[in-house]
Amino acid sequence: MSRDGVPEETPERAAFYKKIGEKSLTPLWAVMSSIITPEPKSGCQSHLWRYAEAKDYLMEAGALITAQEAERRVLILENPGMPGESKITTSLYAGLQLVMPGEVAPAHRHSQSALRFVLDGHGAHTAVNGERTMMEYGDFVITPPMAWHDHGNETDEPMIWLDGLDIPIVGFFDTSFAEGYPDDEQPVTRITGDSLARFGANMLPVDYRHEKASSPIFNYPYARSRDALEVMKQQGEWDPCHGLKLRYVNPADGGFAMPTMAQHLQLLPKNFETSRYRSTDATVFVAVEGGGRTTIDGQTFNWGPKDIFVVPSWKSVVHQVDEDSVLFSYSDRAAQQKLGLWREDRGNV
Ligand code: GTQ
Repeated sequence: MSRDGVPEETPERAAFYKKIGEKSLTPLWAVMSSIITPEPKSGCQSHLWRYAEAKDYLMEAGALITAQEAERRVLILENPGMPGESKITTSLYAGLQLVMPGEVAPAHRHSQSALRFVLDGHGAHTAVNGERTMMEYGDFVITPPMAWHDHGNETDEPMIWLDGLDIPIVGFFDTSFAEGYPDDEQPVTRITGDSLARFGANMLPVDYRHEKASSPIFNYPYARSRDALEVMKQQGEWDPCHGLKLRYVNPADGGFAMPTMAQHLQLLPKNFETSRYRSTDATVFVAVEGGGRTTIDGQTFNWGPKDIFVVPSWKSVVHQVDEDSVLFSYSDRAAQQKLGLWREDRGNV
């Protein structure tokens, strides 16, 4: 079967297409090669956002609108290949959220899953299902689908984090539901740290039955994940494509922490250069520590702490670091694997 051509459009054919178009019919052969492509073909472009620059604009937004009025004071990281679509990849959303001292981002819930990756400030909280968690640099925090959540900052510093949501996926399936809570904040009914103690100590409550799509842990503290990488580093076993890379896990079933999105944390030791790698899950990376450069299909982006970059589906990636460096990443791999769509190419290493 030829994959690269569209049959010639003769005047008779054009007239026919026009005639059937009025009846909501259209010929497959005119579009076949653009809708069933031999390899992923995407409007998503490789791009890097320098954190310092984005933060300046976010602080400027802080003077223009309150968290209360905005509901969420967020600057969307919009992929330059898909302007106006509120997307960082074809399937995922990303934004930088600011909560100023004394502010509350009021409680609401929606069918979209959200992750937070904390970038600035410390000690502000997010509340999920009656429990507050205090957020520190590098913490990975989950808001499961339809869970009430509000964010508050009782510290004296601005708090900024990266939001990652599956908004385009939920939109694609036409399954968006959202509602506001009657009060700004939900009542606190559980002790801070309860879910981490209950589910994050390599144990589960006796008789626990896991019925939810998301992990019962909702804050994966950076301190713990980082310590694990530091201990493993001493073993000196490096994956050629990933260095040392850990997957955030739902302790109840061993799956990904969220139903649609997968998250990873990786350590690349000083002067490491990864082997070319590509996969079908377009991925958002956040540099957490260190510095280096990443080459995506021949285009090189230099990064330092807190910079954010996106790698489109099936584009080859090479990371090179000048010092020990840590990268957080998220993608739609959890959804792709459930649907049997995910592929990777390790270049035979
Ligand atoms: O914090 O609940 O960036 O609902 C976009 C939508 C954050 C949130 C976003 C949201 C939120």
